Amino acid sequence: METILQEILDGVVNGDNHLVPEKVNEALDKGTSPETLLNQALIPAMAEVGRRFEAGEYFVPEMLISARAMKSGLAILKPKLVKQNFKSYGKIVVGTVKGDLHDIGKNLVSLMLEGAGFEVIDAGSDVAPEKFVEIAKANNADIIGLSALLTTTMTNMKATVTALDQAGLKGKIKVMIGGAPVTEGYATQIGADGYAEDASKAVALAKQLIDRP
Ligand code: B1M
Repeated sequence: METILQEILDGVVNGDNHLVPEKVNEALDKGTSPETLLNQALIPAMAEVGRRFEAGEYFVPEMLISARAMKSGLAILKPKLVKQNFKSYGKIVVGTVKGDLHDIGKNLVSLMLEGAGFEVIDAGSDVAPEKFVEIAKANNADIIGLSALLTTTMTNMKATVTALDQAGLKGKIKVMIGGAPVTEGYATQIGADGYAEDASKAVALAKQLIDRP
């Protein structure tokens, strides 16, 4: 791997909030694409942080510090990934489900959707099922996008589909889901309209759900 990508990856893993933005800017100046920085440094770094957490080498504070460094890098890439595109494909409410504070994947998905021309309403993290429905209704949204990173919180995706059904909006407002523990099979099981594995697949799915190429 190119040295600078490795330096950024290590910077995120070590939670170095000064080095990461500095090296991301340097790499961009040298012509490295934002996509390369995202896919070959920032995202793999968080996977390594997860591995260390699982191995008992990292604890919550280290994960938080790494997340902060990842976000600093992502903030620099955001304007480059989101080419201001004012034609709106449709409106999508994106949030992390109740009980879940992980928001990096959700933010990345939102950013890619915006870049593709969707109007994204960020519901935040730890969002209750009824809150998703309320925000979607208030904004006349086409889709609700749910993110979950914990096996203990993914069940709140089902609760959100149920809340939408109880509000008489199931089918009218589509539901798409994603996040590390989530699968296509789970989407089918809970009656969601689709599952996307990553941020770029989320864009393709959102377009498909609102029936636009
Ligand atoms: Co936590 N955490 N965490 N964590 N954390 C995981 C998820 C874990 C897998 C780590 C591990 O054990 N290996 C594990 C979950 C185990 C499980 O349930 N299966 C875990 C745990 C256990 C916990 C706590 C319970 C720890 C504790 O307190 N003992 C706790 C829970 C807190 C809570 O939410 N209530 C906790 C806390 C935290 C921090 C707050 C410290 C921090 C989050 C900071 C933040 O987000 N602001 C954190 C972090 C950073 C992680 C890891 C290391 C990294 C997550 C991340 O940002 N990945 C994570 C390990 C891992 O994922 N390998 C871990 C990068 C991001 C770009 O990927 O979010 O997967 P991801 O998003 C992807 C796809 O999943 C997909 O597209 C994205 C881009 O490609 N996607 C969608 C996501 N949402 C989508 C929605 C879509 C479509 C696609 O449509 C709408």
